[in-house]
Amino acid sequence: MLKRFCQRNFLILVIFIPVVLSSYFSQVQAQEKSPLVLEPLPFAQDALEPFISSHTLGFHYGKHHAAYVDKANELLKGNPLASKSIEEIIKETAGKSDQVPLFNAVAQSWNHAFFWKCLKPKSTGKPEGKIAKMIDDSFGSYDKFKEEFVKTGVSLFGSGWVWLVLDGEKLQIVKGFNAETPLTKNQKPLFVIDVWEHAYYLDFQNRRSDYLKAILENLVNWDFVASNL
Ligand code: MN3
Repeated sequence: MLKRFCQRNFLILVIFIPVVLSSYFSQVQAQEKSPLVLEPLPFAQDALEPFISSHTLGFHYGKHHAAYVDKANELLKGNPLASKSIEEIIKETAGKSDQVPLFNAVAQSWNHAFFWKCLKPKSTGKPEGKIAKMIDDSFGSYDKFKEEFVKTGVSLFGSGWVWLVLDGEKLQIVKGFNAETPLTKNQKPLFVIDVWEHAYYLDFQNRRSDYLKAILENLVNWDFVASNL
């Protein structure tokens, strides 16, 4: 009798304990889940060749972008901002002198994730539909837009980003130094090219204008750009 009682309870424990433990650990895991995730690239690492090499992308995505995401998650540990969205964290830390490292890490994480979506292998090269008309209206023609985009990128001294943004009803090409992002300026980002040297130096060395032209002529995901309108 006692033996059967013990056997039954032992069985209950054997089944019960792992269930309790696994639900406890999954809760702990959920609580400790990193606020930022390094999303996979939307194309294969060698898909942008010959314009952006697999070697460049391996470093740019796998080292630089990944490091910003890791840094942001490290700085968000135990930080009340961790429960907010990445866009909210960017807006709340922008321009605050005591939040510079966190702003840099979250804004760079967001900018890079956005940049990858702006690219695609074998682009048709030219926008179509509404965005094409807006570019013509704002810059005169698509070629003039390209010219101004390259000029803006080349004239950016140091590290940063060149953005196509919607500012009110108007399209504008704007520079962003270091980790700057239009999200903090009430401008809607439509398209961006990273002009930090790590983005092009292995493939183009100091020829930043050739890098910008190569992207504009061969790698722009215009469907994504149009979807941001
Ligand atoms: Mn970069």
